[in-house]
Amino acid sequence: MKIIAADVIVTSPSRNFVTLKITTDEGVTGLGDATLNGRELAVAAYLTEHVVPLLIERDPHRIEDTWQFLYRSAYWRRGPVTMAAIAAVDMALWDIKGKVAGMPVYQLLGGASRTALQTYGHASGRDIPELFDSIRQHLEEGYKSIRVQTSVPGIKALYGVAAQAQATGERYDYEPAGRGPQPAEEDWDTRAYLRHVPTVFEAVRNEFGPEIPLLHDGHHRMTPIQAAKLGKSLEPYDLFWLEDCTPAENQDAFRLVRQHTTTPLAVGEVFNTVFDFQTLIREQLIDYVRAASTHFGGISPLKKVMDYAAQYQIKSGFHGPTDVSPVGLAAQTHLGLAIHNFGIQEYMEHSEATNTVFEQSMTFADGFLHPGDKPGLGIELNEEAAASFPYQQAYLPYNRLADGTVHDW
Ligand code: KDG
Ligand code: MG
Repeated sequence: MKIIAADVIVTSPSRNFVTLKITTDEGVTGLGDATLNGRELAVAAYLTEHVVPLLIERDPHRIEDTWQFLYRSAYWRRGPVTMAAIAAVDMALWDIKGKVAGMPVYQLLGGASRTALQTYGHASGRDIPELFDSIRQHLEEGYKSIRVQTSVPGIKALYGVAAQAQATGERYDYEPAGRGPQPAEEDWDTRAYLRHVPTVFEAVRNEFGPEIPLLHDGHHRMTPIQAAKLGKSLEPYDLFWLEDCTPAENQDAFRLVRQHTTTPLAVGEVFNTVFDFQTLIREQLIDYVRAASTHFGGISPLKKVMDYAAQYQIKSGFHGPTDVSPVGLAAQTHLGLAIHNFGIQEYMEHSEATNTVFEQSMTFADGFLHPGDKPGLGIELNEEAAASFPYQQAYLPYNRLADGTVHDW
């Protein structure tokens, strides 16, 4: 079998997605997700200009060899653009292998280690009553674990709070930045945030009791010592995890955080390779691997990092916001079903428009996700529908402090 074509499809049903479709001489096709939120066209160009020509005539069954070839032959390694492009190829080849074998991808990865994947949903609110409504709604829909984000008095606009969506009756902010030629500017005040967050978790525990696993995303906004302080102040509320408490380009930062708190830590949604996790895993500085198959080079390297993490009792918590397309989500759902050290899967339902473009066998019921049993990844691209949602420029927002300094967001 040979690859005879590879097409890059950019579509924007509620938000932008970049999809690679590989076609073989036997008519089998495979899909891969190459979406890099806010920088979509860079990956589309990397694929079209540099990767697609290298795929033609290759044997689609040689997944590992193709991955190593694309990673090593470029000489210039790593980075989100390169790794999202390689990820799309890797996923599409697993999709093809599954279709040829007549098996869902999780069977090729060792078979199911569980019946379905426990998920967590995103509850948020501009104030406590709005947050409680959002938590109740998620519980009614079957979610068993809940991420909690709220506005903070003194901060005007805070990413991760679906304020825009709630104002218009939508579920989530599918395009957090709004669409346009410039990123939206938001504000940030760490001291106000550190004062407020424990009071929110106290209120949530008082209202909903001690059992629900609660999560929180710090979105890289704190210094290590501020992160340590937050982890410590949240200990009475027994979090499932505190995510991205500090930027992790410097992995040593997590040593400091870890020395001060027993709140479990999750990190890695912006990581691209196993090297970003090397110290964090070896020194057991984290509890959950947050990488997404899409930004980490695909299913193959994500399985390897999870095998490495297993030696240290570190589990998965793969990144699953709506900017990971249904193809990327399906890829990591197959992997999550197969690996022993699965932890939890982030799940924000995609919009109706997105689901029209990406027809899926994945199911979500009673808080659990399953990739379905169709051969391959279980996603079909409705190309006609995709064409009716042309790309629209969109940026993620960013933060400035009161004195105008750009801050991590
Ligand atoms: O594109 C950026 C989003 O994927 C990210 O901000 C979402 O932090 C996020 C999360 O935990 O889902
Ligand atoms: Mg996050």
